[in-house]
Amino acid sequence: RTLEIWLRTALEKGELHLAYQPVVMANDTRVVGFEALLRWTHPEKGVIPPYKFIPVAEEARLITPIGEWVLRTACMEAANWPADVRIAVNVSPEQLNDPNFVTSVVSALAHSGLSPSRLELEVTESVFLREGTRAIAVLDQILGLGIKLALDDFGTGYSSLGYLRKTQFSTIKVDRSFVQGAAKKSAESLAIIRAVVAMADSLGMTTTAEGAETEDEFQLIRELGCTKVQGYLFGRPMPAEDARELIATAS
Ligand code: G
Ligand code: G
Ligand code: MN
Ligand code: NA
Repeated sequence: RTLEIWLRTALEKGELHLAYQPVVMANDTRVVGFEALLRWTHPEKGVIPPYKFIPVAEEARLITPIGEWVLRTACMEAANWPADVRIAVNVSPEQLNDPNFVTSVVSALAHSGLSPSRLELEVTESVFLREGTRAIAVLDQILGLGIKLALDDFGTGYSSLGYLRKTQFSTIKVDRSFVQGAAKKSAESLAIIRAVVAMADSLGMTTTAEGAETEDEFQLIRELGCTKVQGYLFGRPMPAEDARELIATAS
């Protein structure tokens, strides 16, 4: 409850900011994008981690105004980057239920001047759970704008694969539990990553392996044929200025 009360004013007090984590190509480690990750620094409590406050924001319906701010801020920042660097933004199921969602996305693009093809929205399988048909319709409108979709945390939810026929995802993000499991020689994790990569290939989607922390994990991901990699090995979520510097030095 107290968290909710603080969160209500966090936006206007400027306590929220975005961190940007690089996404690189698995074949040559070129930086091809960043994922925007929300951060909250409370003046007295210090840093409050997303796993604590995002569920609160979702329940209190604060995720809609916060999500709009995230989209606008991320698009404005990405508009400064070279045209071949994309921005990925996480979207909660609650946001897809907001009747103004598509309008707010259009407005974030218009205001920033960012090309729609440079924006990727990340949703989890859970958006298809409740009111699945409505989520599909909203995601169709998003695709119609030329925006890309990524399926986040793949393999950790309630994997029904039916929606993969109905919604055109560009990318499947393989949850880091599989990446780290595979690196620890878990035969199951290895088999699952192989299967996901094969499925993505045949459906015309790319894969992003999450949570690569070591060179061994990265080599394994490469061998397994994942398209892109995200993880501490290539960069932690960082301030906007550091992301710009990384782009400048990497190109
Ligand atoms: O750094 P990490 O702890 O940032 O993020 C934890 C979780 O919080 C991630 O799984 C991510 O999906 C979620 N998250 C981070 N930023 C946002 C955001 O802007 N919007 C939503 N809805 N979720 C976010
Ligand atoms: O939206 P999603 O759940 O995919 O958010 C990515 C989460 O994973 C964020 O919390 C981010 O900080 C975290 N993350 C990114 N790279 C790594 C990594 O290499 N190791 C670990 N442990 N976490 C990571
Ligand atoms: Mn994500
Ligand atoms: Na994820």
